[in-house]
Amino acid sequence: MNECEETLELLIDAVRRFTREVLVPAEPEVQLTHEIPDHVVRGLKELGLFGMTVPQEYGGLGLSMYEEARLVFEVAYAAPAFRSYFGTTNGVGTLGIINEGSEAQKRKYLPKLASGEMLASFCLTEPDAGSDAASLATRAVHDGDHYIINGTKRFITNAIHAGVFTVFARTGTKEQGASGISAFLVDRGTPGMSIGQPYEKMGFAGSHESDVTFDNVRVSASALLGAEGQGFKSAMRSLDHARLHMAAVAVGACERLLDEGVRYAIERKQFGRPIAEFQLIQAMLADSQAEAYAARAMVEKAARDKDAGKKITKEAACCKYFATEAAGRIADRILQVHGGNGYMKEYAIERLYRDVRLLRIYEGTSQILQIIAARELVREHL
Ligand code: COS
Repeated sequence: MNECEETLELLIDAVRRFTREVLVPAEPEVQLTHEIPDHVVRGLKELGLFGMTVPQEYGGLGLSMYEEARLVFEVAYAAPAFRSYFGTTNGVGTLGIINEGSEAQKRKYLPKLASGEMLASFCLTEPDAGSDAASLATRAVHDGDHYIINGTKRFITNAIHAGVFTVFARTGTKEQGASGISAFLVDRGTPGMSIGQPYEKMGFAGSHESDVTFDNVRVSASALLGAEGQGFKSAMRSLDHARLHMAAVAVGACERLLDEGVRYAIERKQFGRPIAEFQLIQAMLADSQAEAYAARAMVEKAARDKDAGKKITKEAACCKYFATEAAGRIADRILQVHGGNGYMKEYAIERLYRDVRLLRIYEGTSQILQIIAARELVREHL
C-alpha cells in the first residue's frame, strides 16, 4: 500500500467509526426533532467531509471520485439525512463552482464551503420542470451590468441553511431550449429572494427541502457562473458526478439493510431455530448480498473510469439506476425477513424502507436514467 492509499484507508476507518458510533445512535433523535444535532455537524466538519470534493488549494480534501465513493459508502450506512447535510454542498451545490467558476468565485465561496461554514444549494427543479429540466421557466434578464431573476424553484435541499444558491435561469428564448439557460450564484439574503417552509416528507427526516422564490432579484453580472447559455451543460456535468455519488449512497444503504436483515435473522427464532437457518430466508439474504456486491463493484469501476478522465454519463446513469433500484428491492426483502416486526416503528427497517424510496427519484428518476443510458449507448454505435 502506498502512502496515499494508507491515508485513504485511515480516513475511511475514521468515517466508519464516526458513522457507527455517532451517526447511527443519533438516528432516533433525528426522527423526533427533524434536525441534525450540533455534535454531529461538528464531527462531520472535523472529518473534513464538507470539503470532500473541493480542491486542496481552496481548503478541501480534493478527493478523487474513487476516494469520494469509498467515503460515501461508509457514511451512507447511516440514515441518508446525515449525508444530505454535507452531500449537497459537496455535490451539485459546489461542483458548478469547481468546474465553471471564475478564480474570484472560487476564492469567494470554496474555502467557506469546504470548512462547512457555508452550505450550498442547487436550484434546477421547478413546479413545472422536473425530469424535463430544460423546460425551466425562471428568467434572468439583462439590466445594465446586472441581471434580474424571476421564478420559483422547487424541492431545494438545504435551502433553509444555504449561503449560496446555484440558480438556473433562462437568459435566451424558450425556443433556444437548453442552450438558452445560464447559471448564477445568488447569495442568501439577496433582496427579493424568499425561502419556503420545508416540505413534510415520507422519509429522510432531518433533510430539509423547500421552495425558493425569486421576485425581481437583482444580481451583478459577476454572479454568472460560466458563460451565458452554458448553464444546462454545467448542470448535466454536475449531475453526472452527483449520480455516481448517489449510487454510492445507495451502496451504503444496501449494506446497512443487509446488516439489519442478517442480524435479525440470526436473533429471531421460529419453529425452534434462528430463521437464518431457513432456506427461503437465506434466498432473500443471498439475493440482497449479490445485488449489494454488484452495486459496489459497479460504482468503484465507474469512479476509477472518471478519475482516468473518461466520460461517464452512461456509467453514472447505469450505476444510479442499478444501485438505487437494488436498494429498493433489498429494503423490501429485509422488511419481509422482519415479518410483522418490520412494519413497526421500533425497528430501523421501517424507517430505512421509507428513506431509500427517494433514491430512485431524486437527481434523476430511474426512468430518466434508463433514457440517458440507452441514448448514450445508441450514440456510441452510430
Ligand atoms: N454532460 C455535458 N453536457 C450534456 C450532458 C452531460 N451529461 N447531457 C446533456 N448535455 C448537453 C447536450 O450535449 C446538449 O448540448 P448540445 O445541444 O450542444 O449538443 C445539451 O446539454 C442539451 O442536452 P439534451 O438535448 O440531452 O437535453 P434534453 O432536454 O433532451 O434532456 C435530460 C436531458 C432528460 C437528460 C435532462 O433534462 C435530465 O437529466 N433530466 C433530469 C433532471 C434531474 O435529474 N433532476 C433532478 C433534480 S436536480 S438535483
